[in-house]
Formats: sequence, C-alpha cells, structure tokens
Amino acid sequence: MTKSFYITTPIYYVNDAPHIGHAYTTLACDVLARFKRLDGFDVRFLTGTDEHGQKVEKSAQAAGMDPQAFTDQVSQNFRDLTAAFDFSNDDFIRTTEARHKTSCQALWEKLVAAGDIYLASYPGWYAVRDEAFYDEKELTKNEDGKMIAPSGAECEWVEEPSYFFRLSAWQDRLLDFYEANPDFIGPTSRRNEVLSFVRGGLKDLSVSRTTFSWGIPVPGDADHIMYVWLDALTNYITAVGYPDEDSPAYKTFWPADLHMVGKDILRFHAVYWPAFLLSAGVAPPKRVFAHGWWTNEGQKISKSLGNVIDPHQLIETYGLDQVRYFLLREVPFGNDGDFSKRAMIGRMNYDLANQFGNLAQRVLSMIAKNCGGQVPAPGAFTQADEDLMGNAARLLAQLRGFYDEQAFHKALEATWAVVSQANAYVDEQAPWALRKTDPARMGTVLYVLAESVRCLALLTQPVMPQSMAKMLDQLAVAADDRDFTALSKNLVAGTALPKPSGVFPRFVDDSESQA
Ligand code: ME8
Repeated sequence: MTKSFYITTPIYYVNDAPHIGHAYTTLACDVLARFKRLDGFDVRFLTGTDEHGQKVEKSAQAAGMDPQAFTDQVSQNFRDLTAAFDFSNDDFIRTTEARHKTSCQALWEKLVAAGDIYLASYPGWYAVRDEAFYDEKELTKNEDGKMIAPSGAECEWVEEPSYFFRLSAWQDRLLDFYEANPDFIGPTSRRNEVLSFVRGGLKDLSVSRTTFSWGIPVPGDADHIMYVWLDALTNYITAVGYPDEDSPAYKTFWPADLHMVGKDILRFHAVYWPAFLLSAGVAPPKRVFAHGWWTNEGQKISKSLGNVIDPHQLIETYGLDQVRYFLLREVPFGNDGDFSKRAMIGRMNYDLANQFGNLAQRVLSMIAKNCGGQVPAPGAFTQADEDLMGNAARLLAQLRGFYDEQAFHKALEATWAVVSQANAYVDEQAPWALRKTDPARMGTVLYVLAESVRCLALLTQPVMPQSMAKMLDQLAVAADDRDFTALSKNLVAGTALPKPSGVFPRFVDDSESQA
C-alpha cells in the first residue's frame, strides 16, 4: 500500500497582501510535499485563505467593499503567490466555500452532542488583530491607556451573549494526549511552552460572536456566528471531505501528518484544535510544528515601519530558487531569522554559484570538451570514487531523517557537505591533467563526478525545482527518471549530453561591497 502524507499551511487572513512570512511557511510545506512525492508517498498539500471574522470584515469596510467581493480579491493575491513561488499545493481552500460551511456546522453539532457547548455571556478583552480573547492579567497598558496583548495587538472590551466550549474540562485529557504523543509539538522548546500553558489551567473558550455577522452561522441559533478560529481550524478536515468520514480522501489523509504554523498561532493548533477534535471524536493531527519569525535587517516586519518584504520583488531581484534556498538554509528551522541583503547575496554567490553551480559547470564543460559531449565510460573505481558516489547515494537516508523533523537547514548542510567533497575530489583528481597522461582515468573521474552531480540534483529538487530540472536536463536524465528510485540507477556511458550552461548566476551588486 502506498504511504500517504498530508501537510497543511495555516490559512492566511485576507486582510492584507501576502508577505515574506506567508511565503516562508508555504515554502517549507512545499519542500516537504515535493520530497515526499519524490520518495513515493501519496501526498496531499493544502493551503488557503481564512476569510471570516471581524478583522476581515473591518478590512472590507475600510476598503469600502462588500466582504465577499473583498475576500475574492485578496484571496487571489495568495493564489498568485502560490504560482509565483511554484508551490505544488494540491488544493486551495477558502473558508467562504460551501464545503467548509457544511463541515464547520457538522463539527459544531458534534461538540454540542458531546456536551461541550453551553450558552452564557462573554465579558472580557478581545484583540481583533489576533482574533483572540485575552485574560486581563495577560495584558499591559500602553501610554495611551490602551490594553495591549503580549503580541502587541490592541484589545477592546467585549460584552455579548456567547456559546462556550468547555475547554477547562479538557486540561487533563490534553496533558495525557501530549504525553502519549511526544512528537505532537515541535520543536521541543515550543512543546514545553504549550505544556506549561496547559498545566497553568484552561478556561472555557468563547466560540461564538453576536456583534457582527461575517461568519458561519451557529446551527440552530441564527443570532450567533462561529468564532473565527473554530471556523478556520476546521479547514484542515473540510479539505479531506469532513463530515464524510468514509470518503476516500478522509480515509487516506486524516489525521494530517503535519500542520506547519508560525509560533504566533501555536496555541490555537496545539491546545484548542486537539481539544475540539477529541471532543468531536475525531483523531487529532499527528504533529504541529511552529517555526520562527522573520525580521528585516534586524527590525520587526510591519506595515507601519514600511519594511514589509514583498515576496514577488524578492524573487524578481534574486531569482526564485535562490530565495527558496536562502530562506531554508540561512536560519535553523524553528528559530527566528533576519533577512539581510548581504546574507542573501552571500548564499547566492557562495553556496549556489561558487560551490554547487561551479561543480556542475566544471564537470559538464570538461565532458563537453574532452569526451565528445557524451557520458564517458568509467573504468575500475578507486576507493576515492566509491566514497564520493556512495556518500551522494547515502544522502537520501539522512535527508529523510532531517525532513521528518523539519530540519531543512540540516538537510541542506548535509547535501552541501557532499558538494564540498565533490569539489575537493575534482581538485585532488585533477582531470584536466589526466587528459594527456591517462585519458581513461579522466573518463572515470568525470563519470564519478557526473554521477554525483546527478544524485545531488535529484535530492535537491524539492528545494530548487527549476534549477535542478535544468541541471538534470544537462545530464540528459529522462523526466520519468527523477524520483528517488532513480538514485539506485546510473548514468549510461555514451549518452549524448546537451551543451552545458550555468545554472546559478552570480549576483553582482554595485551598490555596496560584498562579503
Ligand atoms: O494567523 N515570519 O493568519 P495570518 C514568519 N488566519 N512567518 C510569518 C511572519 C513572519 N514575520 N508573518 C506571518 C492567521 N507569518 C490565521 C491562521 S490557521 C487555521 C489560521 C506566517 O495571515 C506564519 O506562518 O496572520 C504565521 O503563523 C502566519 O503567517 C499567520 O498568518
């Protein structure tokens, strides 16, 4: 039976244009989805937009638009980002779709049937920016006397009738669940934060609103719409067919293998979501990973500071694959990261152009010049030859381990260790000198190198699909020979290779000196 893999991004609020942070989360999921597909899994990769709630309603009002027309427009920006970044999502969900309303209302009915929903009234603080309720003791007063949430969002006092979810009753069962599923939350530091939050005691959660109407109606009580986070989280099961638990997609893909989120929204995914699901008798996802936060040249990214990084601009300046590589290589995944132009150019010119690009270019042009543009026939392999090809082929096992723990930086480091080894091998073997003294050995050395580049390119496809496709084209690797089963095959001597051309251009920056 084929192994399945279901991975999701957060669904993004349509109150604003996508920025680098949104691209980052979806990129990480795209790389994992591509890796698993190449590794033989049946993959479902979901992204989409979160279109209900007060924040979106207010943004629509500010734009002088009807909320549905507004969400149609802004949601399209996220689809455009998906296309621009070559994301390979299998579905794009919008919470204003009919399938999602059915799913949310069905889940609500289950929570009611479980006895976990009751009607009361909510008097307390609410931050529209976070779409979150806060306890007064979590807040601080700013110089204007406004109450401010730990996220920096301004809170307003809300008093309205509301349905509540009996979250307090789930504290012990959640703690048991975390204990029984030690990999449920990654990275470990975040898991510890969640555990101490839950151990600190859980209050019942307000799950409906009555003071505005942009949301999914509560079944049986048209005065209420569902709290936008209950609505939003449910997208992950909607997309695989909930409430039809017998549908093939649901059976294949639920529970999800991974919800990828930013650290800002971990509590919703690691506390509220499993509580809702356990209450409804639905299995929780297998894992939630919270990654870190990007800043720009050391500063928080915000519209008011005017330093929002436009992902489209970024790929226009540096190239798509260069940006994809940089975002995942520069910062240990899970940590916060800083975008700096200098670091971006450094990675682009050193790791990509000088190391990997130069390796491929040297090997391919030597073959073009000295082997009649054909894969040379190898002779007997030496220990050094076996070591290099063996390391390239063995990388897959290492990468599986790293990707399964979302350690993108380690996967790339391990790959580049082999790139460096291959570059050192070129220098040691000096094939240009062998041309006169021992042309047969030169053929073997170039074969070993071409074979290593092939393996490296196959394994790097998830991160840089377009550049690696170019590299594999130059090695005349057939399109249907590019999944990971091809690692156990070999280049065939005598295969004609196209004229080589560089895959990774250097970035020449006239405006400042480079590191
Ligand atoms: O929270 N650095 O949507 P959202 C890294 N609709 N990642 C960042 C980032 C930054 N500076 N800024 C944003 C919501 N992100 C809800 C989610 S899910 C059921 C509902 C990324 O549009 C990161 O993944 O505010 C973060 O969690 C997400 O965008 C928040 O997107």
